[in-house]
Amino acid sequence: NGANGTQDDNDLSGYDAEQIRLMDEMCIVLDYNDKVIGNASKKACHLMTNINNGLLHRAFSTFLFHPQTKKLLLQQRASEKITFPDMWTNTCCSHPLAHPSETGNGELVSNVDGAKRAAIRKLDHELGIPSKNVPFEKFEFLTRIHYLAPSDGKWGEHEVDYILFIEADPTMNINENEVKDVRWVSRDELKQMFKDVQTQSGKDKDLKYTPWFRLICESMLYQWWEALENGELSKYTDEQLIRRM
Ligand code: DMA
Ligand code: MN
Repeated sequence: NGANGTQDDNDLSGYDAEQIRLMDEMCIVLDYNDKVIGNASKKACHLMTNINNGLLHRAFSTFLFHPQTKKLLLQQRASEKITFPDMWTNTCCSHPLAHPSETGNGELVSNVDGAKRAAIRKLDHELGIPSKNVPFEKFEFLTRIHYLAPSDGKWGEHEVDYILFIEADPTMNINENEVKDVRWVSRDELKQMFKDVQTQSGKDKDLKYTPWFRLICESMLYQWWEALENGELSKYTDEQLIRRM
């Protein structure tokens, strides 16, 4: 942190010690076309001051569906999270790290493999899902989403987000520092959750959602989900273009 040590300490004062520690992870820094141009700490990547100067990093979003019911596993982020605390979101999100096994060689298929390895690592870390329940070969890559979203003024996201689907019926052991709650939902149940907020009525009227999950719900999620239910997901997998949102 060098000359900026004092400034850095101020940025993180008052937050959970474990979440502060995780801000030292090294994320992959990208140009507009998802080409790796370097790395930077998770903290640096999520400060709006840097994001407003164009800093962009790589992420993944996993959507885990039950193989029989086709319900989607949602998580509520823990209150300890520095960005987007207490919000409901897709199964598991995080960042492939600036390490050869997760960065890839620049070819899309190789970058996707890195994102899958990161997903296996974080499904275990956040939800206690053993890797044998979510084998590498069972992940499907759909597309990449480039978006920017502020969290609370100081913190935010600016990512190229690799969208991964997997069908699994996992055992779970929730890491309460990461996850407050989980819920399996059908398409109709998820639509109703959003409707409760919109109409300010019903049991879920006070729930909050992460901006990337909202974006994905409002764009492609239901089409993808229907295709998964109909055994036609391959219509949507391995998209080459980056969707800008
Ligand atoms: C970051 O997720 C990734 C996306 C797609 C927003 P996160 O804030 O949950 O990351 P982490 O779990 O590493 O804190
Ligand atoms: Mn991020």
